[in-house]
Amino acid sequence: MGALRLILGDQLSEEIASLQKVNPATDVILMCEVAEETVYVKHHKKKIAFLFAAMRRFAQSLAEKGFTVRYIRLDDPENTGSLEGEIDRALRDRQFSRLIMTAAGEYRVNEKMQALAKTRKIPVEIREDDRFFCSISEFKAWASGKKQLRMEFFYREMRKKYHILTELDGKPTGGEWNYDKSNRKPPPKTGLRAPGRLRHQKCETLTAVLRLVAERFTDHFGNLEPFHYAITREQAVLELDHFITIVLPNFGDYQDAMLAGEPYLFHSLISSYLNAGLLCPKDICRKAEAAYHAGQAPLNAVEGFIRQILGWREFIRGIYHLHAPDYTERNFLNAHEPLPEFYWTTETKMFCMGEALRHTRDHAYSHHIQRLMITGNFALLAGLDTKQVQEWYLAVYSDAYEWVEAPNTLGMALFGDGGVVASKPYAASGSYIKKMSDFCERCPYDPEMAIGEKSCPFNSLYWDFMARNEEKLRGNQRMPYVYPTWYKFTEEKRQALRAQAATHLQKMRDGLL
Ligand code: FAD
Ligand code: DLZ
Ligand code: SF4
Repeated sequence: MGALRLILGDQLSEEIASLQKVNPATDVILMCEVAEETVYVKHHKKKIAFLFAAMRRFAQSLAEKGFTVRYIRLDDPENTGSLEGEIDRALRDRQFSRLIMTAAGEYRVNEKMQALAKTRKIPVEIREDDRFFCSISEFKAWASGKKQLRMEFFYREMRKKYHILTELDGKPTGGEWNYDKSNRKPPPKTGLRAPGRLRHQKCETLTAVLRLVAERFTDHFGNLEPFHYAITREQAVLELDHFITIVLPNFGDYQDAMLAGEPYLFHSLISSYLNAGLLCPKDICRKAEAAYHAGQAPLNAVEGFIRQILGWREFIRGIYHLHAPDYTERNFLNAHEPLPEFYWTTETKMFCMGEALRHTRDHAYSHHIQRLMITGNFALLAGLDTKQVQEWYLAVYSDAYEWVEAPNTLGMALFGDGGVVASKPYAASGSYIKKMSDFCERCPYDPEMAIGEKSCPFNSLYWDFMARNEEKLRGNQRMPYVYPTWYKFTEEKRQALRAQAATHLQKMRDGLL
């Protein structure tokens, strides 16, 4: 009797643990498009289309290799709408010796699978997801006994363990572990030309999926077309190679830059492929390292890029599993302001916010610094409800899964975990946005003004945020100048700033900001 092997939508790797030693003669691979997974948050249309198209093409390639795949489409009239329902249906249709699966990335799905393992009559084997550099138990061991967890130290351990960008004596290539200081160039006044990106031909599978999503998910956020995502491993590898050869050399310098009309700049656009399993983190880091050794990309770019994958991505995953399940419930700063409508409509006069939101609506993508320092920073300063903000980030980006979204949103952007991910809040006023972008030139608000109708909302909101949260933030050693500066202002100025912030917040609630 063969085994039933479940592959989830973000497990599209042939090397995945649940496919190890699969027997094509006896085993059945189960993949299913289920309503429940599409609406636990109302995902962006492009995210659903990308995942369904990638799932279907992955299933086709397994079938072409001789495996038996039981693929359940969303519009299959027998579809029960849930993962458990589809597992049960498969178990009813045929006898299997056991159910094999790889642990899900999200705690929510893992809980269901563990409950299923306890209640079904056949043995269930849940294998560890080994597509990461660091296992969950290894991260927990590293974290154990440490008062504070900092990405930088974790990252160095990973560099040493995997000998990535290290010399024979174990020292970092180039002498420094981290070249972040060279990765914060503002865009030059003369502008920047972002390189072109690949466009993939639409196959029949993609066309059918786009039709399905257009019909079934009309009330979901985002524009479905034009659709340019890679949907197979081969296409994703082309994207990666294009990035490494053409884009990576400038990734380091302009990692934090933002420009109007340029959603991608020098970013890799690989997160959706990586998180769904079409690309493997180890291959990506090795390719980037090889580009440095071949003299094709400078060290600040290659180290900066590898740090995101080997450092941040792994650290973030570790934090999620260390603190699950109640991590997402935290709200250190008691932020409860309802999410304003413009996060969905994109209708705001603030040019920076409008631009980041339009990128999000059009591409299900916005690059890191826009997620953190524009939409995230605004949510932090305005005290937006941490649950609603998390839900928004989980819904709108094609790379979003709770294990990576929650620590980034709650921890990094909102400081809602009280300092587990970030050592201080990433709070910034309009002057940061003015320095790092060309947005302010196009905005009716004035980044130089903190008070008055035309004043940039980020300015008074910044001070209001600091004043509001003084008790919790005053002792933070990473922000030694904030409160001395605040108390150097006259009492009158402090009151005027807080009154201006209140006016902007009221305008936000009235849909007029
Ligand atoms: P690049 O800038 O080219 O970076 C290369 C790769 O490094 C990315 O593809 C990604 O895999 C990895 N990476 C970079 N930064 C991070 C990070 N902080 N955490 C984890 N991986 C990182 N990333 C997601 O994959 N899914 C999410 O749901 C997600 N939500 C986020 C929410 C907020 C509020 C913030 C501030 C960041 C979030 N990120 C998330 C991290 C990061 O913004 C995206 O990984 C990145 O923008 C993806 O674009 P890219 O592939 O062009 O990345
Ligand atoms: C995100 C997503 C969506 C939209 N739909 C499906 C689906 O229909 N079937 C499926 O197996 N997976 C889907 N996924 C991905 C899952 O949500 C993901 O596997 C879990 O979040 C676990 O990480
Ligand atoms: Fe954003 Fe303020 Fe600049 Fe306008 S002036 S783009 S609101 S930072």
